[in-house]
Amino acid sequence: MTIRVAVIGCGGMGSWHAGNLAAQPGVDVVAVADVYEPSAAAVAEQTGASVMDAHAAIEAADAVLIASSDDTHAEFAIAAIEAGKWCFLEKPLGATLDQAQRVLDAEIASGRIHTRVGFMRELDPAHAQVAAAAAELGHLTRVRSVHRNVDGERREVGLLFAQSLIHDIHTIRWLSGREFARVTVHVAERPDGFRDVLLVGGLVGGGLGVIDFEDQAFAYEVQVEVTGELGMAATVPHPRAIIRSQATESMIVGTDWFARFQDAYRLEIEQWCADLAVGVSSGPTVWDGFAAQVVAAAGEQAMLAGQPVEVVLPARPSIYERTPDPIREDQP
Ligand code: ISE
Repeated sequence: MTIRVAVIGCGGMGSWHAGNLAAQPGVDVVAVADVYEPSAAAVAEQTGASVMDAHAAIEAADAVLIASSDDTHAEFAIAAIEAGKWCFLEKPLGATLDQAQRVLDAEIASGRIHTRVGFMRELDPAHAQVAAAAAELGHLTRVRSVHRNVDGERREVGLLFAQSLIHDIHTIRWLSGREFARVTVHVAERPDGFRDVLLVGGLVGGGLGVIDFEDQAFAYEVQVEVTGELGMAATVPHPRAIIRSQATESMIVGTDWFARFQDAYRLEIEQWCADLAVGVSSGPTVWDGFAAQVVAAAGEQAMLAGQPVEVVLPARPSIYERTPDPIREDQP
């Protein structure tokens, strides 16, 4: 059986996912949509899909990948969920917490998990090794994520939390198996307008989640480190060639997340398609997207208030209950 997939949003991320989708057996990219017609046309040519309006694309497919602008995520995700389609949704769930809540409500009302959220670091081989090692480290005391982001835009500061730190928040929740209880944030503006953000979270059940984030214009890098009572595990800089020239040894770091996480992006699409073939949805859920967005919003509030902010999260809805995996066993 061939699964018909629609791609909504054909910019950088959408076209990258479309390339990975087109390489999957048993998958046919049948429809693409983008408010900017030339982007949709380019992906249509690459995949053999037809260009359509987003809602017609949802209608035409069995499964929908949403990588459009953040303020349209909720509208398209809710339409896909309500139409009973499988969904792959890029983070964040919506441009606001209210929109994120509506996506969560729609999926709960549907009674089953339709949606995988694009927190691709879970599929990054180095992060996965850290996750496996974390299970052997005893009670975890600290998870630290370092995120050096290249961004030319000098985004409005709230967007740093909703678009960038949200990945680190998810990583900390995933690796620790704990929720954030409260957050403290420091932000420093650089002379060139870029910002450094330090977020320290107290986790429910103990331990710290630390995010060391910067926007700048020179190199993209993500690292993670988990410390437990029995030891620690950390990623090393992504393996690349060492170059020797003019009496100097150097290594290319790169400036974008596509190169750093290319394996993770490919693997998450492979996993999504394997899931579609057997009619399940695994990996990061809408609940994960929502919980991370609540922490991101608390982070923004903590920054504005200049003091710690409690993270108020409702109980995990029953459709998102799952058997605890080894690294989550010490969760209270
Ligand atoms: C971007 O949207 C991403 O998803 C990247 O993974 C992240 O590193 C970057 O900070 C975001 O802006």
